[in-house]
Amino acid sequence: MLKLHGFAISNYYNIVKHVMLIKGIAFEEVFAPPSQEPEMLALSPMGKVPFLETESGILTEASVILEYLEEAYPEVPLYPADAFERARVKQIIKTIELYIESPAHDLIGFLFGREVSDLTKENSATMLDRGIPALNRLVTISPYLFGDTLTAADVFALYAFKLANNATKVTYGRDIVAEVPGLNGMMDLLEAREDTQKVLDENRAALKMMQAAK
Ligand SMILES: N[C@@H](CCC(=O)N[C@@H](CS)C(=O)NCC(=O)O)C(=O)O
Repeated sequence: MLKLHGFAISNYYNIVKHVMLIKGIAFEEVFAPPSQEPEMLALSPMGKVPFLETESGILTEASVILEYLEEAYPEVPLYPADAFERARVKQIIKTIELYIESPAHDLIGFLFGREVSDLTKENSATMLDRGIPALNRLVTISPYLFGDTLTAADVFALYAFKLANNATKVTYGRDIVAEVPGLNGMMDLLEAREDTQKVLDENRAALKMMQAAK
């Protein structure tokens, strides 16, 4: 059986977990916090989570894992069948990951009681000022990012923006979800699903445990 390693605090972990739930893939969750210990690096080359243990070996990088899952378990599709449209969904995911989630992720030190430098704040704002309009040029959300069908891009966007928006609200008082027309509605639509509630409940429980352990 597939084993998903990581922890429920991680937005990237939750993206993969949610996709597996939607696709009805059987999997086991294995608790693994990120680490730079040699044992971890032997499994996940950057020491990051999530990583997926398959019968053929281990995969890292959430978007790569999503594409693997789509090819290995195509029964409940989360990417379009047409090659060009499929690439467009991947383009949306990549744009969110590189130019929105990643710069916002650099701001989340506050979650762990760490200071974020002014330079990081400036650099992240500069990238977000390009990334958000780029996403708006790529999508017309109605009701999903890629039209009337739920795709992996919606699942990716939900967890990427939840964390990113928390970070930009705390850092700049800036609501980046409101800067993408239709995104709030898509997130509400997704949050009404049982599988989303399961992932979010487990995320909240993990955050509570982390805060209690401080
Ligand atoms: N590009 C990676 C990002 C994964 C990632 O950043 N995971 C975080 C937890 S949300 C992590 O492991 N951070 C530890 C670190 O950066 O060393 C992916 O798509 O899976």
